[in-house]
Amino acid sequence: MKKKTLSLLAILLFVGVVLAACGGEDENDTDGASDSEETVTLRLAENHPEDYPTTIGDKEFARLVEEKTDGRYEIEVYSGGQLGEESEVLEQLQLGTIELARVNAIPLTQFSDQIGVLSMPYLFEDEDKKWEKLNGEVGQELLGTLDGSGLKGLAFYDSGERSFYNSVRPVSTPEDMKGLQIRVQSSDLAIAIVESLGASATPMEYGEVYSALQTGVIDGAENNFPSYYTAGHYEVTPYFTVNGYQGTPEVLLASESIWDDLSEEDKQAFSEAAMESVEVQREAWAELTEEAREAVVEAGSELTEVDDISEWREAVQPVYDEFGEQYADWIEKLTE
Ligand code: GTR
Repeated sequence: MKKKTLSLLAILLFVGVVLAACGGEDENDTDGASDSEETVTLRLAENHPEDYPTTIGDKEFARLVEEKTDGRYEIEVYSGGQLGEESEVLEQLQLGTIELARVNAIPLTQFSDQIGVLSMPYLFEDEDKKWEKLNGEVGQELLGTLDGSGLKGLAFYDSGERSFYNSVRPVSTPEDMKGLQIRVQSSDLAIAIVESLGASATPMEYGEVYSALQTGVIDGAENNFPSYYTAGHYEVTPYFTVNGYQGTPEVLLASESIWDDLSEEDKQAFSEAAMESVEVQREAWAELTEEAREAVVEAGSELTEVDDISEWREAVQPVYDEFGEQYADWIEKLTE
């Protein structure tokens, strides 16, 4: 009798466990957020420090997504490159192991050869027009060229203009660039630009640049004032040439596999949140650009203003000869 009761109990227990397992939530079901009221937490990778303008934009995006989805989605921003260098983050986004990220548009060239147009030298002449285009239809169309690559482009963030800096000598003309070893982001276009100026290009991850500059592995790099400042490059690379040769923006991205699982309503909420966060990011951008410029001068950087930018434009003409045709339609759309 006792034995029988025990085995009955064991059966009941087993059935109970099986039922509980069947009723449990499917871990792969990201739709879970809309089925239940549970909060889904997504990670956003950011390679700049906490108070950098892109991080401020990311956090505004996170706040808006939470608000627009009534707290069903929560986004945690991992700043300072905690989730890896840009190329690693992009791979993880493709795999879906990181859900969201903010990266620069230059490394995106390997996912959409059309997005490379944004890195053409001296492409944008008018900031207002640039942002009207990037925030408008052309921008969305360009982000759409990433579709199918594993990445979903949500919005562009400001990254101002990139200029060259080095530790060897003041550079005021393209002629002065000859023979310098310059770090670039990993892209054929970035390499072609540096080579058109008679310098040598060394592709390298952002996080490795400081020590490469410090140890003299490279003579210089190129970036905007906020990056030159916050990454500490100014400490080891005093000659900054204000020649703003490239206006490549930043991009807010989602992993396409996560995106595809969102309901139409949530997609709309994420897209709106991304676009609405641009304004806050751009305000923070304008502030830090000024602050960074003043700070590096105070710390001893020597800025060389370029009086005649047409010399530089002419020098990079080979880049237009090589890539201009490929991007002709986009160049027209972005600048008309
Ligand atoms: C910065 C950009 C970073 C990174 C870096 C680089 O301006 O914000 O995301 O791309 O440049 O040069 O690698």
